[in-house]
Amino acid sequence: MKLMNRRRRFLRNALTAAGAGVLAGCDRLSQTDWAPRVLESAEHLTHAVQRVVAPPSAMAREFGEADISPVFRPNGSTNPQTREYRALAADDFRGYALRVGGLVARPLSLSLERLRALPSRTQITRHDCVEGWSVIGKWTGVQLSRVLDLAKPAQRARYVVFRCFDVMDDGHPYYESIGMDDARHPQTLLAYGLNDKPLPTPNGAPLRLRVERQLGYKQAKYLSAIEVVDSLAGIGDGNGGYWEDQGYEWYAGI
Ligand SMILES: Nc1nc2c(c(=O)[nH]1)N[C@H]1C(S)=C(S)[C@@H](COP(=O)(O)O)O[C@H]1N2
Ligand SMILES: [Mo]
Repeated sequence: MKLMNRRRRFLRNALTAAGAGVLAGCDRLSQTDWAPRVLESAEHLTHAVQRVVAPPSAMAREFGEADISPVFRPNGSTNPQTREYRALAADDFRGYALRVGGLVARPLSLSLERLRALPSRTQITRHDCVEGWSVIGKWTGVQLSRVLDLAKPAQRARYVVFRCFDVMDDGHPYYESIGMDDARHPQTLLAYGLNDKPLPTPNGAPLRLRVERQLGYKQAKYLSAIEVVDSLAGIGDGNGGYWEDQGYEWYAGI
């Protein structure tokens, strides 16, 4: 998979260089309009290859208590400042509710109490950031598949989009998305606990995603809502996530 990533990066750099040359004098818009469409086909091919190597049902490795990192290093947003988030945090998230909507038969609004009352799963896994560091943590939460079962996605549902409370430096909110295979995977959690304690603020309180066979940036923190959709077009810049909109791969398999 490492090789694939390098090949893709090479391809992207080559395309960017080609774009700069061929489109010299054109505005940047036409460049960005052209490049993603070419890259998209390479991206889909890689996802397909990845699915053959590791089928959708493959489990991520789970570790033992002794492997847990002393500190789960926080990254990206660590203390959202939006008014809505500050107000919820100030009241210890008593007023928090995860909204579940989009292409579902039963839209939901789930308090933390309700989420904690659903059957839970605990798993000790390794988190790999694209920057090149890893930490091992123990997550407790509800399987996303259980929440989807309650909401009843439509037949044509293809993705689950995760909306977050934090706004990044460029003014865009953080968001993420995964496909239905990963959404239904047994290790995919809406996590409210880290290392036997409530999820700390730097790590995404009160609720975050764990999708264990993908890189760190897919693990959306500070969840405000999840949305079931049949297309990622029209959400953010249409690439399925905040970092994806900056050029990172949508399927960040490890
Ligand atoms: N909402 C939100 N989720 C996010 C981020 C962020 O900035 N905002 N950063 C991502 C990145 S790059 C990583 S590596 C992990 C970091 O999770 P941690 O802070 O618990 O280590 O969260 C991911 N999820
Ligand atoms: Mo990351």
